[in-house]
Amino acid sequence: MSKITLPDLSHYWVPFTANRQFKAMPRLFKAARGHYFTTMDERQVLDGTAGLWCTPAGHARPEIAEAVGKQLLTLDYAPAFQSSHPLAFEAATKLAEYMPAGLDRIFFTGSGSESADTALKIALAYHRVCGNPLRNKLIGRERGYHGVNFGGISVGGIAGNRKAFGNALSGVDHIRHPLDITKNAFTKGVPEDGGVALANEFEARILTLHDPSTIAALIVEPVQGSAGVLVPPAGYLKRLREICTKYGILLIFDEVITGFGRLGTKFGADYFDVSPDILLCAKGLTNGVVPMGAVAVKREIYDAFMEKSPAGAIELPHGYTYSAIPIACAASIATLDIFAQEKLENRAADLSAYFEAAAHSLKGLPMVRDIRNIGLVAGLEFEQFVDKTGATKMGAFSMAVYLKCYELGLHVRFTGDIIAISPPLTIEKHEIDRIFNTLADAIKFVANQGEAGILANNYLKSEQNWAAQIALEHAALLELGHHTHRAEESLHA
Ligand code: PXG
Repeated sequence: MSKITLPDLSHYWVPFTANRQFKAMPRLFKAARGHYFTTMDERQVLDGTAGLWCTPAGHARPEIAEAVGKQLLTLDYAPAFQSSHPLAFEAATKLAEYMPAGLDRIFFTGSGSESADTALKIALAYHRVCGNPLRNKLIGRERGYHGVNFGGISVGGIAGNRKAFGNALSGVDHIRHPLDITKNAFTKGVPEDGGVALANEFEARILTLHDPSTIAALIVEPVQGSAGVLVPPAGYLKRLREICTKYGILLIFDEVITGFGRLGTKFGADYFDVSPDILLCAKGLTNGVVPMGAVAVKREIYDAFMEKSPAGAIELPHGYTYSAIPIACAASIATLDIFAQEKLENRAADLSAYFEAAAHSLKGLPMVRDIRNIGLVAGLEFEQFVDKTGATKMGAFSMAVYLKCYELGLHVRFTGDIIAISPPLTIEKHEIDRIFNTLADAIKFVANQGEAGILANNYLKSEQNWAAQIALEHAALLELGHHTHRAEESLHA
């Protein structure tokens, strides 16, 4: 094999990644097309996760590339405040048409995190503009993920994403997450029981601990993605809607993952037939290729700002330099056109039974504690690995399975003891087979190794060799720098 030329790995701080471990075995993709990445050593890796859940239409779609390229050379940037450009309005119109009925006023952002914070701010400002400034508490959910900005981590419910960053927002509470493995392990699709009772806990909590008239909004993901594919029981989201309506609380759906066909419908709101007041999205909006998020609000909310703000005032003092930048608008219009032509949400719905059967075929493999699925997403939860000394190694088994899959040519996503699968919606049946067959092989391989199975450096030997090589080159460069530096010192002496 010819020599692999890796970039200098020292400067880039890789997000949400164990950098020291990663840089000892760097997994770099140099190209992507359709459903496959190309690695540095020319291996093809099947994309079992649609990037980070963000490329529903598959990689390198020429329609999107051409639209973005053309836009860059036509209008690369227009100031986003106090002026705009036609594509921003066109993109908003197209997205409004794709949204569930009534959610047709659109605010653009640069990401899911910005969309989550924007949605929370709109909720607070809405109550204020309507004369209810004391309605200012926000409710999120355990194991919820709403991005990484301060608003999002405040209403979010993943301890690991919160604890390093101080106190975040005050006036926030959380409801319970809906997963109950003791009752619902290996449920196919939506669990049948317990939904209404669980949602009623929300009402009990706000009545017992808060005055409901102080609650501005409840934010939930229709299906919790990041924290491990938590599918809500039947009736749960509808009941949350009823409670919100009863007390004048805005219901916000964070559809960054569930949007754009993932569940086999356009949005989770469509799947569960529940209409939120505010719906936020990102990722699939541009098929992942240009950062963009959006917050859709009910027309009444937008109208309240327009009617009740003083004449000439900025109704919402909020926005980003990159709100609706031309290339993001071009990418989103091209993506929505692909969705309209290829009906990708219907394709996901048609494939979902096949996908479900393939996912649940892993039941009975060693360490597999639960399998959850809906649409074209599945989560596998493993037992916690316990080593010889009796210590539990959270996430170690799933990481080893992920690394083994990567060796075998499949990209999956692991968080904690969970592996999530969320392929592009354009996936073929034989590729679905390949995903779950490879996963089965990887699980068996790791489990058969016993204690050694969870040691990361048992995997990806070639990547480890590259990292060693680059470390040596880097040390040599530093040494060279030292000499030059010393020479300069003697020059100055
Ligand atoms: N809300 C939800 C529901 C999300 O899943 C965000 C907000 C934030 O989006 P940005 O664009 O700021 O990253 C997300 C992002 C994973 C994974 O594999 C999930 C996300 C991002 C990266 C990885 O679980 N979700």
